[in-house]
Amino acid sequence: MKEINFITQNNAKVAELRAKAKQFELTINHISAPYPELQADTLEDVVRYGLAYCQKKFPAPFIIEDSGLFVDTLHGFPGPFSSYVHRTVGNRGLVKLVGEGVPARFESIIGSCYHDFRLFRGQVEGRIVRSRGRSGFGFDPIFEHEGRTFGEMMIDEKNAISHRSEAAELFLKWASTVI
Ligand code: ITT
Repeated sequence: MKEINFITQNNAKVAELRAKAKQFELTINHISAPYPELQADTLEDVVRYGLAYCQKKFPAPFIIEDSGLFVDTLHGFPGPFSSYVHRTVGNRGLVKLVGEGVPARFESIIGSCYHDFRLFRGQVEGRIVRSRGRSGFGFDPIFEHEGRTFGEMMIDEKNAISHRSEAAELFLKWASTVI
């Protein structure tokens, strides 16, 4: 069985990736360690910086993942600043700020380090709603996709449509042939 290290402090991301990796001959090892998150305009820049830092500290093959919630009416905010917004105003504050029913999308970039760096991208469209459901993490209860929030979905249901799952599928397909 091939093994890949996933460097993240977010256990829920690991659970989602592991559920996805079951379809492939790959094991995800969790390395729970921090790495500096660059304050940049794009998730791609954050991930490239993180990969370069982690390459000096952790054994390849490894991946990191950065994700964010992008609201069109706010020109993509909070986007790469999602962690900060979640930490400060929280879900209730964000709904107040952007308004209910406003279109938004989640984006995910998985960065892998093997012989070189590669980026894999996924996204999912939805809208911001008042909090519903207790599953998942972060903004899941206020992100609605086709009538249900991510907070109302089991992990496999979220994985059938989510931004992270789309990026993971691309990564896992590549990794299962190359690594
Ligand atoms: P890392 O250690 O992997 O960086 P993190 O939790 O800091 O873990 P991110 O910086 O990628 O993760 O996440 C940015 C914010 O966006 C984070 O605070 C989450 O609340 C939110 N977020 C990202 N993906 C999400 C998802 O699938 N569902 C709900 N919220 C999500």
